[in-house]
Amino acid sequence: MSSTANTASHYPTIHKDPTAGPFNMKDYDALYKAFKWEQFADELNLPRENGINKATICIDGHPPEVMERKALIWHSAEDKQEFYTFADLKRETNKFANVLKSLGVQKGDRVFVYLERIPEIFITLFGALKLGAVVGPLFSAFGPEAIKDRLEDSGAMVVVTSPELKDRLDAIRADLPALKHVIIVDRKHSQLHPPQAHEVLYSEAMAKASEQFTAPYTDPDDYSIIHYTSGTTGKPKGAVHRHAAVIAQAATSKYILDLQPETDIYWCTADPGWVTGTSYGMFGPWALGATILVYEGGFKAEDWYKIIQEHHVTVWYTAPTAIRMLMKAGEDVAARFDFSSLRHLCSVGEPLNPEAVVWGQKVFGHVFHDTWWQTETGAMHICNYPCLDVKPGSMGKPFPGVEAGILDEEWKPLPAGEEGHLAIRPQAPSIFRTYWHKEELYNSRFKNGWYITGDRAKMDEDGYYWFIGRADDVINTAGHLVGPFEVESALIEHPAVAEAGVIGKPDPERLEIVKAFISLKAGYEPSEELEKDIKNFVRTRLAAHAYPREIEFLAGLPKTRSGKIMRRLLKARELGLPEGDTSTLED
Ligand code: 6R9
Repeated sequence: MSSTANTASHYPTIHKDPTAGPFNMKDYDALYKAFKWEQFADELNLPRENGINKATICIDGHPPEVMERKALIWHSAEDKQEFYTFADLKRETNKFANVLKSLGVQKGDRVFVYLERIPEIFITLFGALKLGAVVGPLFSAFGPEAIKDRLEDSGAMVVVTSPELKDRLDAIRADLPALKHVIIVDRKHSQLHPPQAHEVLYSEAMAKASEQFTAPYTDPDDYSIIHYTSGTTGKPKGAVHRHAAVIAQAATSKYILDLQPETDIYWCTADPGWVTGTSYGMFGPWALGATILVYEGGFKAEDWYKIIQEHHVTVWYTAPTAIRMLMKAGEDVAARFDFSSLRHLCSVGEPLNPEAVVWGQKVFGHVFHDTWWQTETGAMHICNYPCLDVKPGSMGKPFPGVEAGILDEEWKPLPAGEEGHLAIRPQAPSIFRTYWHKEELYNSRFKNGWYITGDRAKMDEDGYYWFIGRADDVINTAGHLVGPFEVESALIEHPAVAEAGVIGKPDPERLEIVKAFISLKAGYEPSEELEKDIKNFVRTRLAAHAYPREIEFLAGLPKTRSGKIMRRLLKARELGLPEGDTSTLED
């Protein structure tokens, strides 16, 4: 690799071998023009004789030698390890599909998984997919309010959970008439109260279940997974993906993550509760037959480094906040570990600072390759490939088969160099099919045949894309999207809170933090204690990652004449920016 000046980010372009990895970038233009998604499905040799079922493709359908390969290496928070081959997973997911069948679950019913990062997440999600159920992962940091929104909206029939998380579900179960069964994964054989009528013990049900199961025919368009994602207004909405999405997830795992299934140990640090944790923590890599490492523990620089060293991780997919935290921990910590196994590093979820790209090269011997995509796109769309010159700070170029554009306010393409709305032609098999029961909202995301991503960006003369920011009020905190409305709704349920306005405040480590402006009800006075209490209230009811880390008490909040809280104004004031048009501001 050598370097030349890169005008766009002041960081020199890092030159790569154009023939490295499975793409030959010398042929990028030709490849881009000729690309067809169906070609990939053929090339990847995915088993498609019984339609396309993600469970069959990812687990059951591998050739015999791959079936004996480790599919999952699980490293627990207590430093214990478990291994599952594809054959093991086939057997376990068959059993779980039979468990669901015996409970009356049918194709299209929603089965949600609300578990810590343990192997049963994989077994139950894939077991449900095999049966044709529509699955939904729930992040284990969610509180009762967040899980209620999702289970209620999707009309979930089954939830798989643990004894530790069950209390949060019990708190809201009365509000969920569609929820018929709760399956409790009693991994630690924790002492449970005698199970209630609707509760099923996983260990008992699995012990009785047959190991034989044949997936019914699955149409490529059948729904597979729902991921709830936050928007500017309203509660989170369920982006629905189809089984055929696995084609795009597998193709990008091969061409962007550069997975070489025979030899790689691949670590995706995203939690399975989020789209990265499923598209690239399960579907793409397993469709290729690659070995996935899952670490149950949380973030700590030493622990993460130890995981890489101990498991000889070769390909690592992580996030900018984590990289910034590793940078903060210092190079002396990194210097104590052996990273020679690492071969390819990628990042997603937030803008990746050029410093972080280059730091990767210094500490691990490899740059971090930024990738851009969304819950809605289901798979990577704009990326840095192993063979593409890296312009630090750029998201890279559209994957062949992806047409991207920068659009003006009338949704017409802008020339290179101009900033506008980042838009995608909805072509990849992974693009979402709807928002669950919100067809109108789904349709509103498309203009002139483009899917409008909600991000602002620009493209340079060489076709590289540069992220500018969100076009809406959605907050990105440490790679997790948080809708201000969700937090505001949780806040006003606190007895002291009269009104709340929530914004993302720039933060050097987490990109943004959630900041709340609050006016109090009569009889309440601002105090440190009250502030703590409000924070804790949101943290336990909504989610540990979405509570306001900063609270400012105001006598009243700026509102439009129609009574809407002006978040834009709160943000401008917070950042000391011009307040813009305030003509709609109430007197
Ligand atoms: C996969 C995932 C999507 C939003 C997206 C954008 C931000 C993701 C990014 C990035 C800058 C990148 N985002 N990747 N911003 N550079 N490489 O994260 O999905 O949770 O739906 O978030 O995250 O704002 O629109 P999701």
